[in-house]
Amino acid sequence: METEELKSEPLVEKPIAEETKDTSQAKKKKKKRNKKKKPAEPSIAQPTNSIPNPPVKSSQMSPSFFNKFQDNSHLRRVKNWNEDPTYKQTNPPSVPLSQQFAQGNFPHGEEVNYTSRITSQEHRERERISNYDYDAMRKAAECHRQIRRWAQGVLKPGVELHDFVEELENYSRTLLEADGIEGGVGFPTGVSLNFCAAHYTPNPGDKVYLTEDDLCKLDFGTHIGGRIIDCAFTVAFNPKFDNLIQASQEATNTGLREAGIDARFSEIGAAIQEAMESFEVELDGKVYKVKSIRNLNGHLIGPYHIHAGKSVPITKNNDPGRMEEGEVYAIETFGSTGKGVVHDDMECSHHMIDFDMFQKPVPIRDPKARALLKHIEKKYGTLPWSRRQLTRDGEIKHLMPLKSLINSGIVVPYPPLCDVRGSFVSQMEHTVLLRPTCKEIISRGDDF
Ligand SMILES: [Co+2]
Repeated sequence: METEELKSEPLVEKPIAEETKDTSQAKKKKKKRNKKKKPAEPSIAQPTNSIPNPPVKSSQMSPSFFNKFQDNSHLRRVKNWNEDPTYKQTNPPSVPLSQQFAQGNFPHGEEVNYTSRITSQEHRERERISNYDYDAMRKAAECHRQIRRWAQGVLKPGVELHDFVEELENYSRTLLEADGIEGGVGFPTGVSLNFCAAHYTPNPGDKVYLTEDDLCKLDFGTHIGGRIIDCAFTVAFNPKFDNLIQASQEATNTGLREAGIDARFSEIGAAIQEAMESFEVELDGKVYKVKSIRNLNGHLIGPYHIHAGKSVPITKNNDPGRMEEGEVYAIETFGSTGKGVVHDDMECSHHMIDFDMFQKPVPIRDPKARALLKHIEKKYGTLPWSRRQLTRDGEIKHLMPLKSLINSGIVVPYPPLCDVRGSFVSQMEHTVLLRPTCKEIISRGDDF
């Protein structure tokens, strides 16, 4: 089709510009001649701006794409990516999702039938009405998968975390072709280390290097029009952490299994805790029973609202609530060798405008604080953001005005959440959609 041809053009512009100058026959010959010189896999797109690019047929595309089997065995308990001939992303990521899926047919997540519901015509009808939102989430989820696939390839001991998260967030903006409230980064990229469970991202000027014996939770978000994908996994190189990582993986998968329309939070929490605490881990000669952190939980996600009220507990509880049709949940669990309780610790990076105060008239006297608030409202709305993102926006001297916005109550700080020092915390998280006809674990990938 005409539109398809047009749209797929920029997609391949850079990767194979050189080859497309030849006719297909000449190309074959040239390929043979140059076989020895050429690298086996031109996986990285080289900028070749000066060369004009004639239209390219889709059959010629594949060599540049990062579609081969990806071995993740340098990471503990992260599975490999299978070979996928239809995959149209480069390494590092550079192709916007809209060019990979010109028809808007983004891949679905893992679809699981409900055990206690027979799907009716009425359910299918209701589903069609919501398809617009589902597709936005599927696009953000595919973006998440492609970016974490890249991340898994580059994460090794010695990686500097500030630059790593900056690069990662840039890929969200590139792949979703937006930066701010329309789409892109859903929330600051968490790289919480060891005893820190969540909400750590480097502040401007921080220089932190990943080491061989770190346990890092890579928790990052993507969004389209406020439809947020919240998905995380644990990065480790030392096999001593295997059981601790497996504990939160099985606990989260238990939570995903228990989730459903009318599922009770009390039952989900109890099942998660049981799965988590069936594990123990031996670290440097000492055996720890893995604890499910009792004051952390999964959460309902609403439009531009990462924690939209309802919580999904990860320990035994008396919550009388239930999940409902159409809701979107982040199911996340945290396993710890510490006390199994987190508290605020270390310098704060994550912030968010109080959802109920957004665009309400709040008297702010300091003109610098007023200007900063205006910027935050426009760029992030009620999405979370970090001090690093403000610096990137050119708001270099934001510290004092930010303090006054916090004091006025309109901006809420979310400091890192940590268990006791010396302990280790693992995490896994997926976003699940309770569609009328089935539940869709929308962020599921080959990796976890
Ligand atoms: Co979350």
